[in-house]
Amino acid sequence: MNIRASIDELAARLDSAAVTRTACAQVFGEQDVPVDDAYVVQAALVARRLDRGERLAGAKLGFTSRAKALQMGVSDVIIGRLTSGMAVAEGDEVDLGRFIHPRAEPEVAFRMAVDIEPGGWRGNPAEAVDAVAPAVEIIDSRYRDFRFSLADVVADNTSAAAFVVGAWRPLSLPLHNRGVLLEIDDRLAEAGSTAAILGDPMRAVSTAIRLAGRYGIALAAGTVLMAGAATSAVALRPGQAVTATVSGLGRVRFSAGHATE
Ligand code: OOG
Ligand code: MG
Repeated sequence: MNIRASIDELAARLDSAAVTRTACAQVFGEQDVPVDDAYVVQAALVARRLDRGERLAGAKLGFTSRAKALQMGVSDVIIGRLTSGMAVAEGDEVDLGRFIHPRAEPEVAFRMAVDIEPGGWRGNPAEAVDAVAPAVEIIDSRYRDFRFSLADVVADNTSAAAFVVGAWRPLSLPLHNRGVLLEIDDRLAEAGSTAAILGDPMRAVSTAIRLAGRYGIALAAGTVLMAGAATSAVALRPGQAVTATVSGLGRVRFSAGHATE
């Protein structure tokens, strides 16, 4: 297959799956495609959102915890782009009709302190961010049955669909061993520790800078960096109230709205 010639076609397929909320077949499937090519498809896919008027709102890492790698059968750390249309305000109701088969996962979010052009950061990662918050990511693979290869999930912008960030706090606390809870309707759904995120979520900052540099992703001051889920993701149903708590950082909530036809 001439991958360069197909980039736009594969991006169009994934974009249409998201826009029409209809799962599609894996774009690469069994084909042994270099992950660098999958990142080119991701860039083309996100460019379609930007062409529709969205802005880049940050970046996210995937598979930074063993829980997630085991759940999805993919073990390399990956990076995706967040856009303004994915941002959900804390406490809001999210219409699940926007998604195909959404799942929620508890995360730690950082706020970028500086503009980092790809490959252009030589400083200390702790100086690249200035605030931290509890967060929830809503992931929604555009692939049938939420199944994919590494190249497939990279092309699909790492299943990014929506994100909710709680109140920012200064980066004054150690982050390496804080309890993480995901509650659905006040029942415990997942429990873990920030230690699951690369041993310390701060490592997500240096990893994101490295991957963003490699794949041409600019990280802008004031935008969000999601460090990756500390636990497995949980399927969302209409009517649910979702709360993520990170000990010492507080909690963040949203509710899953009923789809309106
Ligand atoms: C891919 C996204 C993984 C994380 O936090 O590990 C991710 C997926 O699980 O569909 O966002
Ligand atoms: Mg995630």
